[in-house]
Amino acid sequence: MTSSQFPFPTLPRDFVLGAATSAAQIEGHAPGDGKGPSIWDAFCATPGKIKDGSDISVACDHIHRMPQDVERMQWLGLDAYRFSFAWPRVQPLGQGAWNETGLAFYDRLIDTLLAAGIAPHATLHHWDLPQALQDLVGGWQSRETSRYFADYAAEIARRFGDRLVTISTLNEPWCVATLGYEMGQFAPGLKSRKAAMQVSHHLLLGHGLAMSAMRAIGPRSQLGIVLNHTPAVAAEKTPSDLHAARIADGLDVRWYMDPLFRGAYPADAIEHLGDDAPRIESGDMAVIRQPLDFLGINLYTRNWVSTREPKIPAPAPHGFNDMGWEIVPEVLTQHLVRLTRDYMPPPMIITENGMANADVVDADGAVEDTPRVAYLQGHLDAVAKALAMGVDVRGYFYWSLLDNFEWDSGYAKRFGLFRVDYDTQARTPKASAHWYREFIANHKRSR
Ligand code: PNW
Repeated sequence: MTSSQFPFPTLPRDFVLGAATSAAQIEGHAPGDGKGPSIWDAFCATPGKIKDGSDISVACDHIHRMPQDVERMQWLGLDAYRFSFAWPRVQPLGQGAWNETGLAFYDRLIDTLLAAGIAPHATLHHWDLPQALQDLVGGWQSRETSRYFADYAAEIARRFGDRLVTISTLNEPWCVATLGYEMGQFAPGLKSRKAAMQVSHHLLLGHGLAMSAMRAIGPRSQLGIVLNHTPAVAAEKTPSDLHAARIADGLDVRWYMDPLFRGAYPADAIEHLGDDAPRIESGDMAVIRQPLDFLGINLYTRNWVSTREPKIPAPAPHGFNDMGWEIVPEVLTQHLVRLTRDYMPPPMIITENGMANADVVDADGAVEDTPRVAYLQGHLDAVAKALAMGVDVRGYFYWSLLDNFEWDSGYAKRFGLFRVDYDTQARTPKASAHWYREFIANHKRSR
């Protein structure tokens, strides 16, 4: 893959280039490791929930292959790696006793990264809630879970806050609430908008309580949250499309940004929700709105909103990825500019961006994924453009380092820079990995 075909964008000297994963998607279980079950173990065991019928008991077997996976990161030249702690690995019941075997794994991971010159960035909750909390109090439907989450956050800050560069409380609360409790597509698989909106509030409350608990420990780590944004765009400038896009924005972007930065849920979304709006106790909004050291943004695509029947299809000049998501790099620039204009956020980090692709393996074993190279190049260029417009964005993490368990899609969708053969657990760098490696090396030379 040549740099003449996909020229390297120019980014500031200290701009951080990384890759991301999450615990449930790559780790797998090890016999006797003391890990408690998560809601995703239970969800996988429910027939019909995972499209290919798979589960997460082995995944990428990262739990046994961590040192070699860190070597792959080193080969790429990554400045940083974003991973998540599996809460039930650290605290099997989500409250009470800590699992020292599980904590020791993350201790080794962090030290291995540091020895390799790779900055560790951690997320506390990337969806694998301890099943015990689901059984005991209904998971995020209960405020109890927000309090348990803060205890867990404090313990991580106490143990690892001297070595982690950033700690994010939650990954994508929108996905947890809406896909998990309203659409039934993700664990725990409920289908109630009312439940989902209450969950969204408890997630934000849990974030706020965790921030306070971690600040009290005084970790060296920068503290923040990761939100996924799918900017809504009206297909036609009709009142109907514009209204629908506005509501979609209110329930996705502003639903989380407004409480964090303005201390209130957006009025239009509250009105739209009617009886489904969450119950809020006095003091909650102040807990949620507190200073962040950084804001993590995950952006993959946009939400093309058409209310006409039949719908106006998205124009998609760059096509769609293997998830059916429209590829629109310029949305990343536009959205970063909009967040800066509307919220004056702290420094931002692109904590995820990437694409699923039906990768082609050549006869000689090489993995051709030219669409992914184009995606990477296009989105890094979009970041460079946002920087030129005055946006404060400090880093970019490609999703994902490895092909992995893509939630309800199982192992059928591949986002990795490395291809994983799930029979042998062999990892092969794809053309995109070679391009990213050359890009990073080139970027480092310019430092
Ligand atoms: C993110 N949507 O999930 C997650 O953080 C990752 O764990 C996941 O593997 C990756 O993106 C790719 O899917 C999302 O429907 C899932 O808008 C769904 C949506 C967005 C993000």
